[in-house]
Amino acid sequence: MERTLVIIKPDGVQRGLIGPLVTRLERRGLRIVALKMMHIGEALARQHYAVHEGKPFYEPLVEYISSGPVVLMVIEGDGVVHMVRQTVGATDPAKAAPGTIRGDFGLSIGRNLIHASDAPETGKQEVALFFEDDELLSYQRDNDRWIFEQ
Ligand code: IDP
Ligand code: MG
Repeated sequence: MERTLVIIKPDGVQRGLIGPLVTRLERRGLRIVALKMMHIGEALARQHYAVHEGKPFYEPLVEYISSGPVVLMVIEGDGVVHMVRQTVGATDPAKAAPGTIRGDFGLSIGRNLIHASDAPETGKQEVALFFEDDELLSYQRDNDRWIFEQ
């Protein structure tokens, strides 16, 4: 089953947007199988964003993501990586479409509120970086037949 890692970044938490941002994902019908808060330390931040090492925004990015508590979520389901990226919107909130999280809540690329894995393989790696297997819950939802045609 495909999984994606979502992080409500420190600006989302500081701005009191945990509820509204979770709601955006939840109301679409996406299934959350893990959710927790933590303060990401510098070493973990560097690891999570290792792919961007050497880019001009890497150091500020590490500082940003480790600057305060975040909310981490795992979402599971067929095609969730793409669907969550759609709902999150383009990296730069100034360019993100209205109706997306970044397009509706943000203005600048260095404070874009939320992270979502960019491919199924990345999702697998990122989930493993932040969650133990036994933190991922397996459960049925009674309303799935009203979200998915069966
Ligand atoms: P993504 O979060 O949409 O996948 P990435 O290109 O993977 O975007 O970049 C990771 C994060 O780095 C972005 O979400 C944003 O917080 C930050 N970032 C990316 N490009 C820039 C930039 O040009 N200036 C400042 N921060 C940036
Ligand atoms: Mg990315």
